[in-house]
Amino acid sequence: MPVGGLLPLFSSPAGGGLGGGLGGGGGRKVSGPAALRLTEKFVLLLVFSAFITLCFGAIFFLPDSSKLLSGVLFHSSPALQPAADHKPGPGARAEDAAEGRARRREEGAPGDPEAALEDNLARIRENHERALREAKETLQKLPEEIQRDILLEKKKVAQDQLRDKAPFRGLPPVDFVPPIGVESREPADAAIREKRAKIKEMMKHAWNNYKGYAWGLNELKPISKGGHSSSLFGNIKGATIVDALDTLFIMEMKNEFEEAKSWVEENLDFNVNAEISVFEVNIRFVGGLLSAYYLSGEEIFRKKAVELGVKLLPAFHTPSGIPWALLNMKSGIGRNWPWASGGSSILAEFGTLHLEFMHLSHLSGNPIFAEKVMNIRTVLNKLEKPQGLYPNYLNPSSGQWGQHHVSVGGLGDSFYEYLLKAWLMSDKTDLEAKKMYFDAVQAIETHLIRKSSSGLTYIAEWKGGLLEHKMGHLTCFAGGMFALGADGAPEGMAQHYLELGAEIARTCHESYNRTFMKLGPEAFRFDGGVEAIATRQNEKYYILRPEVMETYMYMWRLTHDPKYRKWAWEAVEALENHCRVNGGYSGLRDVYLLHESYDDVQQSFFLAETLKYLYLIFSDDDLLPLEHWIFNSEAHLLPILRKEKKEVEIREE
Ligand code: DMJ
Repeated sequence: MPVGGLLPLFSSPAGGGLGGGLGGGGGRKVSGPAALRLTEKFVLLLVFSAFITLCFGAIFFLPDSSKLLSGVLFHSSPALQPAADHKPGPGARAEDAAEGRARRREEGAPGDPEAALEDNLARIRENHERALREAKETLQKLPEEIQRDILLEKKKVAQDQLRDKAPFRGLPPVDFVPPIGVESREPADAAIREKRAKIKEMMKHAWNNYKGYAWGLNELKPISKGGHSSSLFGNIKGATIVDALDTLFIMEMKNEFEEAKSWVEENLDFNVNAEISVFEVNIRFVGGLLSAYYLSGEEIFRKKAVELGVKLLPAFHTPSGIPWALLNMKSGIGRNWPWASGGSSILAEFGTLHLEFMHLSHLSGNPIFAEKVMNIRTVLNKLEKPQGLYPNYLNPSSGQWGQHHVSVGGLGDSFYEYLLKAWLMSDKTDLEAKKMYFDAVQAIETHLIRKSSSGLTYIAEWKGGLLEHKMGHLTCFAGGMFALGADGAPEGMAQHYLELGAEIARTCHESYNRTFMKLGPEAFRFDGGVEAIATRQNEKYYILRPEVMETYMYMWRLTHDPKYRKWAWEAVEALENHCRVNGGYSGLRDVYLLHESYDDVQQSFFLAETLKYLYLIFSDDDLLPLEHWIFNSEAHLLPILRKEKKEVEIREE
């Protein structure tokens, strides 16, 4: 849109617009400041303020020069494809830091002393961008159009609300078929047996301490020996119990599973007047309950999963149907994270509901859950993708992308994972998901995947065309994803994707190996002369994350290369040496230090994911075979929905 169009009020009477007014168009003469008319003074004032805004913009919004240099000069090369353009985009540093901090804060990670200043800068820039975008959009429309849009949006949201409130007719009876591969034999090799037993002992230590010091609360503080509550779950309680259910089941910790089940029956309550993260509650609670149901056939888990699913439906009451990130479970009012690009929803959050919601429809006989997530697909498929990439932000009101930041780590990660798994979980019938996945992966390879000078393949972050040569611990899950998808890859590409998975596994192993504690940092860089090492203090922590074990698990299952068991065992030893304390397992503030500085949180995903993946690495492949089970983003188990006979069939009445 031309600038003149943004300033319609300031056109000169001669109709020459801004240029005409200043340049004397229309026959007016300007003899000196004293002779200026009020309108002209006003125009001058405007030009002056525009100049100030430009200066402000230059200081705060242009890209950081070091980043530009690292993008252009750093001697990394595309891992497998030609280099992406290094176009300078708007400065992304403050926004990035704010995102990271906000997410870490939510996950209970250690704080950052420089936070306040960066937060402020990020907020100023966000507000500025949002105001500009809104003004631009509004000025493009006629008043009648604006009014009509508002009315249409209101009507749509009201209709959705009415539909979701339609009485839920209770759960249909089902035939529960005993699931495949949930009981395991002891591994034949004594050394492997011993290792597996050790991992079970770790689970016992984590569980018993949670039970002793934080029973019924969300997570354990293993140093101070009390409960830890994260705002992610509002005041829903028992995150560790629900997250641990299926790990207890497959490790055959029967008494513990029974006590967890009783707690769910008697105490798990979703009627809470508090705001929760839709994504976190979905992957941990809905996923945990569904998984416990499919493993055990206990009806209570199906009932609770569907009850919670219904509670989450109001999150989808937005004009586009792209759900809010945050939802008050009682009022049904949703909103987005204040730091997320002008009120956007986050790709990895709304893109990580699909698997659970498909199963909710299957188990409840109600298509509404599936409809909600299929609509997300529809919205995404209508949008232009910059360079074929999916930005991390999407505005649920306009249905348009927010900032063009792309990541296979935080904010983007599990969206890609769920595309692949949606295809696999549908018994390979969901060809749309398959296409979306492989198209996205191709764009990621072209624009984000690079090789360092010593030959380590890594996945960088993309900010409007500019690469940041940093890889998050979260991104390490992608090794497993590439390998898992290899089988369905376009012709001649299967081996390539398996190798790509192996390369990512190697890089992530290096990120562990190059620390003192032998546990990987939250993010590691490939610039400024380092490779696979965290250089910023606020990226040196380890919060018991599972992604590297996840990739080892898939690589082990798919290749049986013994190095994956070796690397997994190194991690077990490191966890025992540095994270194990009397009161459970704690995260570490800095994996490069000689002495542990504990963060005092035993994350629920340590029991749901880290220990489960480790246990599977030292089990035979017939425990939870990949041909029958899909792991959700929190490592909860969902069976493949077979074309012919599903694991659980709704009974015809
Ligand atoms: C888990 O809650 C899930 O794996 C999620 O998708 C990403 N992060 C954590 C563990 O790191």
